[in-house]
Amino acid sequence: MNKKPKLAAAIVGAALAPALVAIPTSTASAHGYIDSPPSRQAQCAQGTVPCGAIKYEPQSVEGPKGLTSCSGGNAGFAELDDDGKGWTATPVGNSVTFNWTLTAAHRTSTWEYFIGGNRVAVFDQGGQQPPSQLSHTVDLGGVSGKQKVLAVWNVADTANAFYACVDLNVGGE
Ligand SMILES: [Cu+2]
Repeated sequence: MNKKPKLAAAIVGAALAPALVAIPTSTASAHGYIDSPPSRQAQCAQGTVPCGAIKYEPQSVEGPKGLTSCSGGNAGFAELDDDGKGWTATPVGNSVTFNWTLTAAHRTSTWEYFIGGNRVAVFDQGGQQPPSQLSHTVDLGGVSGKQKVLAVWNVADTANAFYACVDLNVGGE
């Protein structure tokens, strides 16, 4: 054997290394988010709104239970808390079906939906593992116009929850 194969391997390795580094690190601690109607992190991931790191890992808005912020307290995702960032408000009626995509289906206690600090819906998962795709149909309770829904996925076996804000234009459909 001569050194040519090794050299070729080294070149291939050098070419691959930057690509590997560029792959988002989300899969190691993957979780979930609302993709429809598009949540703020979904709009980041879809390129609807220009965003930082959240666009690579919309499923990673995880924080302690009981928060009321769209970012789940993650400084790196603080732009999710910016109501003036130009989020698209999806036109809907008073009943809305929220669709979650879970990249890791953690055991779940509840799913909660809030508008303006009021809880408008709660779904009990009973500590069970949810499917990787699931939907909740929520009655918004008669609000109208531009509304921000805070959805919370409460994990059963950790102290954490996942947060997703969804901008809606109720009655605009
Ligand atoms: Cu997770």
